Order: sequence, then C-alpha cells, then structure tokens
Amino acid sequence: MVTIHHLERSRSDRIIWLCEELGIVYEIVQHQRDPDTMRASETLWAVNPLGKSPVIEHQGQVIFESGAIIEYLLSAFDADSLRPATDTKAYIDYLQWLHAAEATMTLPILMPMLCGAMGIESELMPLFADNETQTLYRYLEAELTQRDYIAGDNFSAADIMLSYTLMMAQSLAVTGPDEVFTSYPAINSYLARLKSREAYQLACVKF
Ligand SMILES: N[C@@H](CCC(=O)N[C@@H](CS)C(=O)NCC(=O)O)C(=O)O
Repeated sequence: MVTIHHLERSRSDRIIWLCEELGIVYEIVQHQRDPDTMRASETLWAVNPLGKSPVIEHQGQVIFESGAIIEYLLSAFDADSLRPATDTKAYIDYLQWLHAAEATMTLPILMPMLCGAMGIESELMPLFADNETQTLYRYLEAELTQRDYIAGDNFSAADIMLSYTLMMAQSLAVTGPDEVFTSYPAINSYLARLKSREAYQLACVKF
C-alpha cells in the first residue's frame, strides 16, 4: 500500500494518475491550502519538513519530489511498462522530459502568476518568462507533430510529468485555459489524448 499525501490543486495529481496507470493500491491523505496564502497546511509539514506536496510513504520510507517519486514507484512496482528500455532513443527523451517538466518549464510558467500575486511588475517578464515559455512550446510542438507521446509512440511516465506542467500553464492563464495552445495544435491534441485515458479520468475524480 502506498500512502499519497495529496495537497489540493497540486503536483500530487501526477502520483495519483501514475498509481491508476499501474494499478498500484494506494490511499490518499488529504491536505488543504490556506485560502489566503495558498500555502500548505501544518499537517503536510508534519510529514515533509519542506512542506511540499507530493509526498508518499511506502514501506517505512518518506519520499518527496514528484519526479523522484515516479522513478521510485516505477522501480518498486513496474519498471518496464511506463519507462522505455535504457538502450533506446526513447529513453533519452523520457529522461529529458521527466526532468525538464520541473527543472526547466515550471519557473517561467509560474513566474508571472507569482509576480502578479506579489504586485511585482517588470519589463523583464516578457523577456524572460514569455520568451522562455514560447521557446519551449515551439520545441514541444515540433516534437509532438512527429509522434504521439513525448518519448516516442508509447505513453510513458514522462507524459505524466510533462502534461501536468502544460495543464498548469492552462489553469494559470489569465486569458483562460483554451487560449494557451491555440497556436500549438499538436500540443492541444497531445493533451486531449492524455485526458482521454481511462487512468487519467479515474485519477481526476480523486484530485
Ligand atoms: N519540484 C517539486 C515541487 C513541489 C511543490 O512546489 N509543490 C507545491 C504544490 S504543486 C506545494 O506543495 N505548495 C505548497 C506550499 O508551498 O506551501 C515537485 O515536483 O514535487
């Protein structure tokens, strides 16, 4: 049994989705955000000293960081079905996007929202955040025009990592979710393909 510490509207969605894909038996411990600050409640800090979601507990281990949790669960439960073989080109794409989804993509997507919430206006925003996101979207559009999933023809855990970040961009957009990828039809189709997966829909009920 895996215990998923789930903070509302958070990256722990990725872990619930992964468990549904792999048929891992899990329980959810729900944590709330402070409605004013959006910060996680003390209950989450009691499990993870960094106060961040997702966190899981499994066989006495406490593990945080969504990409690390995904890799851990794949190794513990089903190494092969959602992770390409290590001697393939697909594995390189898998690794790149498993990490880039957090390490490269998240900051420019979150920055405008965080600066807006803090009342910070800067002419550097278009230079950094907007340019960075559009560069990423253009690159992804070219990749996803050639294949259905980010690591080749098969769905992988990198799609879970990446699509959460793209959906986060949609949910944060002041223009509304449907406007973000209007110039990027392959990204739009990619997201629709993922959202139609049975495991995603089962997970959505728990988010
Ligand atoms: N890179 C980390 C990011 C974790 C993170 O920032 N989680 C957010 C929710 S998406 C959180 O716990 N926020 C609550 C807070 O900071 O108080 C991961 O992928 O797990």
